[in-house]
Amino acid sequence: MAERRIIHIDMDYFYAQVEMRDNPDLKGKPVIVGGKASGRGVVSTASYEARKYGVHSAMPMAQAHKLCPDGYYVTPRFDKYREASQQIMAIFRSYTEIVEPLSLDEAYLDITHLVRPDLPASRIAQFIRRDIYEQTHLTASAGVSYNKFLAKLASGMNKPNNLTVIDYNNVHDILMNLDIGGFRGVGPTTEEKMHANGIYTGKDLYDKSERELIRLFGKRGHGLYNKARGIDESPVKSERIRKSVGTERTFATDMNDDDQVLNKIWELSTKTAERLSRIQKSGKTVTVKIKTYRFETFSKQRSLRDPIRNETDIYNIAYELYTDLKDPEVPIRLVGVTVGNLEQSTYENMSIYDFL
Ligand code: TTP
Ligand code: CA
Repeated sequence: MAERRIIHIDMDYFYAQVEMRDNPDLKGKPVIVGGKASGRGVVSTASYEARKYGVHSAMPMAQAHKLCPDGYYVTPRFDKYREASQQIMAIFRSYTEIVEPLSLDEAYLDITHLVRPDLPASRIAQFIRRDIYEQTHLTASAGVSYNKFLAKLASGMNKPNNLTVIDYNNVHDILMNLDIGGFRGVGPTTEEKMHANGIYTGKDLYDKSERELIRLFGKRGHGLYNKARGIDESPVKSERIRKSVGTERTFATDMNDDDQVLNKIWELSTKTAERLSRIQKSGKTVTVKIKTYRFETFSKQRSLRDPIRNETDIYNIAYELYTDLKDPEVPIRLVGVTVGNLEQSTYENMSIYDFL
């Protein structure tokens, strides 16, 4: 198999970060998101400040209260997490169709086909982290490597808000020194069995023969033998082919000034055009969405005879749709532009500027 370039992206302290974004009073505080302490609730997640007290996911809430009595306790708002999740998944899909979500806040991306001498995978990962921050005001960590196992390992190495690359220069050191529990697939039970057999680090695992590992761990022995060597050929399994590309922005304050909204629509049209160009697609529908200050959502769509992909075409249609949609009396909090009904574009002249 030719060498692949895989990115693993994982949002930092996801539920807690969303809560801290939406309530600035929580900034820098030990924040714990989870069920009610009175019942049998458990911790969903905790901010890094709260983790210093020993609080972690899946811990009973009552225990969290004991460890961190002055923590800020918040009940989950799943709709908010789903919304952020949809936004980040849309960003991933604006880079590549080969996206494998692992949960609401995590995914593998295969970007092998996007990499060029002037555009290494790490740079693409930074673009993605930047897009996530711009659109959601949330930070993510990314790992870049030549397979899924190493990409995921990398994304967790320098959390939060960081990028880590594992390549042939550092893979040996990283794996040899890794605690055995740090290998994906080695849970607490397996870890115990590893320890019982004198395996504490990646080096200890590496020193075992494949035969010995199969004897100890059955079918999983072969995978463990490969992992110790940084080998993982499993493909990134994408779920669906993207059918639309879009971008939306929430205003800092509710907006009723058409010039300013249209400026934003121009920006969003440009962004959408860049994304279409990147994946070499054009589309036959344009949709404009607005959300009013009362959180009502309205959208309007137009279908075209010929596919479009450049920012002026998108803007001109979006402009008309917006004008039809907008009530002059009602301020809006969000505007979005989407191009859908995508087909392969005939334009081939992609450049580095498509990414900036
Ligand atoms: P994780 O990615 O495991 O954790 P995290 O994003 O909170 O923190 P980090 O990645 O920076 O270490 O889980 C993502 C979200 O899934 C998490 O914010 C809350 C939810 N979750 C639970 O509800 N219960 C759990 O046991 C775990 C592990 C996560
Ligand atoms: Ca996470």
